[in-house]
Amino acid sequence: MTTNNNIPSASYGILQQNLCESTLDEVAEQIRSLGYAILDSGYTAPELQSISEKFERTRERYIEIYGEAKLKNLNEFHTIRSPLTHGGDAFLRLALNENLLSLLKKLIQGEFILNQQNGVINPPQETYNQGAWHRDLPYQHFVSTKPIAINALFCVDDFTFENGATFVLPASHKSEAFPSENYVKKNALQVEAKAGSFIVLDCMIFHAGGFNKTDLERRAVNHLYNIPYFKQQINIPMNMDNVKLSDEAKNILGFTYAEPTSISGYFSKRTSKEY
Ligand SMILES: O=C(O)CCC(=O)C(=O)O
Repeated sequence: MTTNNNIPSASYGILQQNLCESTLDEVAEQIRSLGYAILDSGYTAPELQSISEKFERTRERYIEIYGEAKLKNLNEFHTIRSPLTHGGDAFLRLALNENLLSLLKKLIQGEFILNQQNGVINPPQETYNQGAWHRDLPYQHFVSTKPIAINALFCVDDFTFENGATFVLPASHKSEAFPSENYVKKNALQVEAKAGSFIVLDCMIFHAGGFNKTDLERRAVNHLYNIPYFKQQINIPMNMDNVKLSDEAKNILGFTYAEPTSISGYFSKRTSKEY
């Protein structure tokens, strides 16, 4: 028996099969298996336009504060660190996007926190700091049976082959070492995605931004979420007001995970006898 694109639908000798009941389940299944998938954020066109404008305004202020020369000197000119702590609610809402959180709950067992949020600019006709193969837990060479961290790259602009859409090495989150040069050439795949999509990666998949051959910047906002055992890149609770945040938001942003500064502090955080 075949389907209309000739993929066999019959099978034999199979005792176990994954079950998918929703699109979200399918996205989660692909991330577990291949290490990457695309998720729609659900934003409307006016919301996307507003995010795009806020990205630009936040970037201008950021460059004013830290200075172009200094940022260039640090190879930081194409990144906006932690925009949710200084760029307004749009970035906070992005980090707490409902579709994304529902997916993360399927992928990471138990609690997770936001480790970092970064604006990423892939400049036209120029190399940039994310255009090199890496894992989002860099310098790590182990494999994990379940995701311990997930990367969600929000596409502010369309990601196309021409403007350097992200390259991935499918399933490389399942191997310890970075593959050989020819393997990379044969198996790297570029992920095109529409503005408003998240490219969601198992953080251990090797990936890199592509070269932007167009005349326009290609912008994104990257997020890394992890089990709450890794420290944040920049301490988010210390740079944000928690007054208007829901309990769930406080958990995800790390407000409830600051390490106690003393044994008494540890005891006062304990709410039950469970470990
Ligand atoms: O710009 C891209 O396509 C990749 C971004 C990236 O690799 C990162 O932020 O970790």
